[in-house]
Amino acid sequence: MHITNQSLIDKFIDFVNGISNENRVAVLHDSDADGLTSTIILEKALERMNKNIVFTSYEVVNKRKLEQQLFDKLIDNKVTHVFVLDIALDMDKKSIQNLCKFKSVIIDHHQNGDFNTIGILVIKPQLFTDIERYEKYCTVKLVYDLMSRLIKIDDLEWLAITGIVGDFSWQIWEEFVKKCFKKYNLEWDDYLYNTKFGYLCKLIEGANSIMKEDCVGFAKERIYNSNDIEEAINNLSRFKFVIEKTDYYIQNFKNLAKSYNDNKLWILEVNEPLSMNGAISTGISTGEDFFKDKFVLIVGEREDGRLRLSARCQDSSWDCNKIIKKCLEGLDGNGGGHIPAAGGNVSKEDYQEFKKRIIMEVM
Ligand SMILES: [Mn+2]
Repeated sequence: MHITNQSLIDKFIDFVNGISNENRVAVLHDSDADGLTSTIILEKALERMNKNIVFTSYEVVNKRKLEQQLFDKLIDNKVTHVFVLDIALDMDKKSIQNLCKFKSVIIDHHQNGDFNTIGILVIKPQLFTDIERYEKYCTVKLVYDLMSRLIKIDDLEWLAITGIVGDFSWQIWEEFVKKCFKKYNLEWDDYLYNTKFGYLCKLIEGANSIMKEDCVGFAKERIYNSNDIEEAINNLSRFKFVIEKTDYYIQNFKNLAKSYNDNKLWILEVNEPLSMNGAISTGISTGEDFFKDKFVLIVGEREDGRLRLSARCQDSSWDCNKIIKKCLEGLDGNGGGHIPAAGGNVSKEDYQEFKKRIIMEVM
């Protein structure tokens, strides 16, 4: 991988250096492993540079928009600078307009949005490197690489690796990851999801699956106050039970899910008070080889009564992003993501129609 646009990096460096001690920084971020670890690294790095972080939130996760309510909170907190991590707010016109009212930077590895982002700094791998699979240059690695240019943060490597493992991006960062395994004297496994880093990712997913209280906030706080991977795992042990439950669905997937069209499509409808969609679909599509070229769809209920959709096809035989978008067209629902992984939601009323379309589409 080569840097093809150094000026974008320079702009980011100037952006951070331009934050004065009186300025007030906000971080809006995703709640998954990549989102949380990138936020913690950014916060720690900025604190080491004596910058003033006054507000962090993962409220943007559900709608992937910067809505009025959150905008008002930024104003109330007299925020001057906004960092958006691992959420492609450049896909939404109103969010761009809201971000333009502050000094804002989006650091993200999703596809480019369709709107003009003049006024905001957008850092995506495809905008400053020649990397082919830009989605593998996950947010935590972007933040780690960028902030490393400004301040010493190599003690936070373990957080970067956790995010990389969480986004299944370790193949292209093997050198970086292996160096860290050596440093911490950890046992190597080619399937890094089975290592301690993977375990921490599963605990973070566990925190995300509990809908009633702010478990993500709790998890973030606990990881922030951990000095290494072991400590972080111990600090998050209350989410272990979710991993056990998720494992049950993964291990019994073939019996619990329904298959269609010569096994090309697998749909699992989960009826639990926990939201385990992402964890199950990731476990299935990256575990057994059998499912690598299959379209796996997990359907679960959300807190607001709508249905949560998680689609996976790890070897990209099916374009999850396209299929989910296409099948939701005109229905009360929305979704999208990457080719191998996409998510979304649909109303209960429209679910049967959506399901019919998926069965017609994945054949
Ligand atoms: Mn990510």
